[in-house]
Amino acid sequence: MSILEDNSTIIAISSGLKNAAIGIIRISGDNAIRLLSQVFIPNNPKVNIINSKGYRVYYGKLQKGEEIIDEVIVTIFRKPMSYTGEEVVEISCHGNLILMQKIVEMFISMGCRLAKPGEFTLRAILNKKIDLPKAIAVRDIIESSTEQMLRLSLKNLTGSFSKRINLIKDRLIYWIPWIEALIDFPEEDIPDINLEDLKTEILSIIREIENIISNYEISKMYREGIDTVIVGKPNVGKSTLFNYLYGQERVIISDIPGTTRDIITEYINFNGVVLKIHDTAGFRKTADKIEKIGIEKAKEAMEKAQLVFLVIEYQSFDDNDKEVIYSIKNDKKLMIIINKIDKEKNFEKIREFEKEILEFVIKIFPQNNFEILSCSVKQNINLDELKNKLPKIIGLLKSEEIILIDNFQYEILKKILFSLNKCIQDFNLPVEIIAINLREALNSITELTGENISDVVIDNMLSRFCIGK
Ligand SMILES: Nc1nc2c(ncn2[C@@H]2O[C@H](COP(=O)(O)OP(=O)(O)O)[C@@H](O)[C@H]2O)c(=O)[nH]1
Ligand SMILES: [Mg+2]
Repeated sequence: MSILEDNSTIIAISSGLKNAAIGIIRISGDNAIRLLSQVFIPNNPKVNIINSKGYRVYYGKLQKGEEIIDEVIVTIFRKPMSYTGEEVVEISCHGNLILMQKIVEMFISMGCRLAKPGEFTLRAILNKKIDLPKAIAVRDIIESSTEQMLRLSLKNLTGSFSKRINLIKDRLIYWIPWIEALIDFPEEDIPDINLEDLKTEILSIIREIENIISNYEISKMYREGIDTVIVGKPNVGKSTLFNYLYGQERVIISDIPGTTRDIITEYINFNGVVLKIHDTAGFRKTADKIEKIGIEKAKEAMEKAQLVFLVIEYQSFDDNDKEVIYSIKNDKKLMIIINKIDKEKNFEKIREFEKEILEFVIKIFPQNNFEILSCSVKQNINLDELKNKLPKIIGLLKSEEIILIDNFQYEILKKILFSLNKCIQDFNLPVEIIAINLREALNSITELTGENISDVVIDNMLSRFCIGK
């Protein structure tokens, strides 16, 4: 039986699989309250939870036969006023993992089934308590590793994404039944459609979807971290920078050129943004086999990276640096660090050097794809500027306007776009073809909202939830 049709009463530990002060076990389904009543002895003998009106909390013991299992607080939610829209019981017990598992096993022996990941949320969607975009937002809230990501997820929970998708849906629904009626009942007195108006409307919807899709890359940056690589000649201070960003000693720093031969990767939280940052071997011509491999790996990492930190040592700009710059694709975001300015007391000279670098780089890179920062990483001079310069080039300053979208949503949005573009291409064909393409777009939209929930959604989306959510 598909999980979509299975309405057994499900149970899971919702508070995480670790010891804590309090543990929460959630049960959802028609039998939730009845099963609880068989093992829950309320402290107040007058209480009968079977008759509870819901939104009520009771104190008592969980008891199986003679054995007292724990003292607990239970919260009763009555259908449909619960997260899942079903009868729901939440048991707050002592947060010992063995104890929690014992309680879960007891309910399973009584007829509950262990919930699959995301299954409570799936039921909430099926019972129209929340739509799919909000469910995804719930997952993102739980998974958020930075404040920014949390803020964006909360925005979707309150409906930013849903609202825009539903507006598009309404616009399609205005036209589709009309066109279909014209096709199906030609003899009826249905007003004709102005095809020019329809075309303008479809083109405008296409622009709106493209606009939403344009959030994908930046969403991915928030979700997965920005793939970042530190490159430069040997000995310019790459590993020192890596350690500064990481906040503690992580890789060997040495004044022997070529010390960092392998790639070292860490996730760091830089001002609310996750950087997945790689420290690499210095680029230089070398006969050393292992060092060569390191340099090759650095080049691979640079290919994949979205953001490149290029470290240049003050007053040592030469052909080797130029070669590194030439090897960075100009669609990357480039943060140029002029390091070791502690060696210079004359501020003017630093400015001149900066200018020299700028004049070289600007010939190769689009101006809004790079920033230059003069600093000393070791002496911590001017490093605070990074907090201003970095968000500028990654384009993260506009975070208020970002709509977080995930892989699954991105794929479906592309499908909708495909149908609508096809619609425009085939616009001169009979109106039946227009209707079919529009219908297809609308069907895909209902996959986004969760009105049409397929096994694909369950496999790709809900299975990424944690158990108990
Ligand atoms: N004077 C000065 N030396 C630095 C600075 N940053 C790093 N160094 C030194 O430069 C040398 C090479 O540093 P390292 O980070 O290993 O360079 P990498 O080869 O590019 O990874 C070390 O001796 C560092 O202490 C700085 O801002 N000023
Ligand atoms: Mg190094």
